[in-house]
Amino acid sequence: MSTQHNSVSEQMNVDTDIITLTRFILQEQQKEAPNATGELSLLLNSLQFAFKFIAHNIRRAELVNLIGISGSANSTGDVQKKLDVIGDEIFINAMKSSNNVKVLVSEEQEDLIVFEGGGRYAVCTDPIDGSSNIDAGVSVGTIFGIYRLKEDSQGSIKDVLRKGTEMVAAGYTMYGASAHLMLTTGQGVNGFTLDTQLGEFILTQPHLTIPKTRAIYSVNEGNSHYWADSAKQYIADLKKPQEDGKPYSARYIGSMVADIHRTILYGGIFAYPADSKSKNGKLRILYECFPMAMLMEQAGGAAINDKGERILEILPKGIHDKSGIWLGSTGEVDRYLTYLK
Ligand code: AHM
Ligand code: MG
Repeated sequence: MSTQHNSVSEQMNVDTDIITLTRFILQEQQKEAPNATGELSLLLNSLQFAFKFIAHNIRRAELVNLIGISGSANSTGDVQKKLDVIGDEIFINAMKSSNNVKVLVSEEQEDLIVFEGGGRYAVCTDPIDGSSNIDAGVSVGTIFGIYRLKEDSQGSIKDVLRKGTEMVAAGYTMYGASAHLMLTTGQGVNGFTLDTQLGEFILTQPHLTIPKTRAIYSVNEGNSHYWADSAKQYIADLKKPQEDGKPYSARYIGSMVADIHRTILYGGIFAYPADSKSKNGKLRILYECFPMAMLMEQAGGAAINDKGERILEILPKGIHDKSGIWLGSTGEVDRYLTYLK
């Protein structure tokens, strides 16, 4: 009977044993921590609801005229788009109702939020990153990093002003033609794709690893006037013919999620250097740099700041602190490091 079933599904080219995100999370928990309380699994489940809901709103944005300026400014002074506000609300509500989250840091909220109830986790997020691209239909994404609360904590800023090495999970969901979730719980990186018909994230890219080298650089060169000489020289040298006679290719979308997604899949280097005089970076440590650095390291890549220090070792002083960042294939990051000597 089962052979007959197999042959029918094979003939119809239907995989009847797909791994959904929920199945994956439960399997991982069984394998890695069979005695765990399951709280992190439940939290990841609530996260996927937020991703689906945000993906749904982005897809229908044009239809319901969500695109446009909402008229308010967020904590870092940017003009918020309607979708930024909606994405933030969706995220807050999903985390609040999960009952597993005690502390939430959002790019769109000046202060951290401490929920009532007994959640044991702190979540840091940029609910819709790259929102300046929304009107052009270019991919945007949600970035997230998760800490377990400190021992005996009732939920405070101390639960998130910690090194990135202490995060227990991180990832992003990129909303484009379809939604792609890249997730790490510290056991490598796995990629999932949202099947909108099934309403499920399906494991499509298990055990992702970034190529060791690739002649692609991704940086907003419009800012090069403000870079340190080392960064200027490094990028200038990438434009010269290399050993194979060809220069590096430049690829820059301007959505961190999309630029990192390509970098993980193809290899290369992504950078957002800090201003060499003011030392100000643009990308925020807790919910942009840390999650991407954790993913990159878990995929076999590297992530450092302008001084060559490991991103995950930075200790943030404020929840919206920023840093310069260079991340991607180890071969490419190592090459940048040689310019710092
Ligand atoms: P945002 O969080 O306000 O969307 O800003 C972050 C975005 C990143 O997605 C992207 O890497 C960067 O800003 C692009 O900045 P720029 O337009 O200066 O190149
Ligand atoms: Mg944003």
